[in-house]
Amino acid sequence: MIVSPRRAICPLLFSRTTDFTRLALKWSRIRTLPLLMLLIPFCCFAIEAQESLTNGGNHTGTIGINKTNFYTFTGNSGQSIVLRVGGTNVVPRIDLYAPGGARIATAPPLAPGGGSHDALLATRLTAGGIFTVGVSSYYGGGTGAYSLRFVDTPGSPIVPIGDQGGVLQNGAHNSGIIDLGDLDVWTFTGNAGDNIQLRMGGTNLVPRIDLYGPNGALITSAPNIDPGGGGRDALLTGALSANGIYTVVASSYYLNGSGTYSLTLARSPGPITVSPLDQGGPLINGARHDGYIDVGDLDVWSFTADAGNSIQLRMSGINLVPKLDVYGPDGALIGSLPASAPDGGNRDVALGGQLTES
Ligand SMILES: [Ca+2]
Ligand SMILES: [Ca+2]
Repeated sequence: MIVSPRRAICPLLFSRTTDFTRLALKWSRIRTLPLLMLLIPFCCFAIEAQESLTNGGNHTGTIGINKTNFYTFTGNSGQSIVLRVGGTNVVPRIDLYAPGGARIATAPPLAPGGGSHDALLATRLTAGGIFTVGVSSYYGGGTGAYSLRFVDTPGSPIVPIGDQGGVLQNGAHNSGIIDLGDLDVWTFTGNAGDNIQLRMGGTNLVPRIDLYGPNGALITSAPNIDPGGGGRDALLTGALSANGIYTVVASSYYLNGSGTYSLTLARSPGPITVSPLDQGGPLINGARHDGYIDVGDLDVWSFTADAGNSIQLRMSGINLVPKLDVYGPDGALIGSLPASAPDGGNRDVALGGQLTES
């Protein structure tokens, strides 16, 4: 709830925030001009109280008729921010204002239609200071409850009670729910030269992953092409170029989407966490390791070897096209199979060779 200090100071005089005319008439009748001159500037130029946005937080509110609810946050040049609003029965609009008051961006950029209840605004700040965010109805006269999500990276995002996010452990299986307009913020610590995979599977959601570097820049997003409404699996791979804390924002690829998801980080090199009922960990020479790949799953295994050792790895899938990626002790990708997009009926991949590192 946003409370106007004008109302707090003059509760009897202000039944609406625009009641300045009525106020002036009341005071002119009782002819207390000196006091009026003292109060009017204070009341008129007081700034509306604005709720501060919390990184990772969910800020709920209600849009009144032709009203805008304002929020503020302190940003630095180079930070990336993401704002997303889900409205229960309102078509939400987000306006972002720079510290000087100029409007930087508006979402949605085009008329979304009356059925849209999800607005997304993502940008990288080019100046520092106190920024203002306005949340309103895109269409005149619209009202309703909403939830505003805010991500500010780099930073220290909170995980709201009942929501999901936090630290991603290498190999661990994380599950969550994307509500309408939700952004779940996850982080992990990486080093230059590490190779990572991030994979997100949606049960009834088209998943989206955005990866931000320690300097706040958006590194990449997955999927990077329109996956279609049936897309349920997003994969992001690559080598890290800097040491620090990386931010992963999990959301719905399409506006107005919601549903459950799983998210897994594989990072090499690094210790492996195997979640209960999931698979991974040390491979034993000659042993058979059975596993299960859910939609969006990554199972992370490891083995210790010396330079000059020869290895063979073979993976078969019962009703799955298997994929095998092998990373060296320094995190470099040694090999991937299949090397090119396989036939959908492929059920067997094998990788062998002599190791050059210990
Ligand atoms: Ca969530
Ligand atoms: Ca698994």
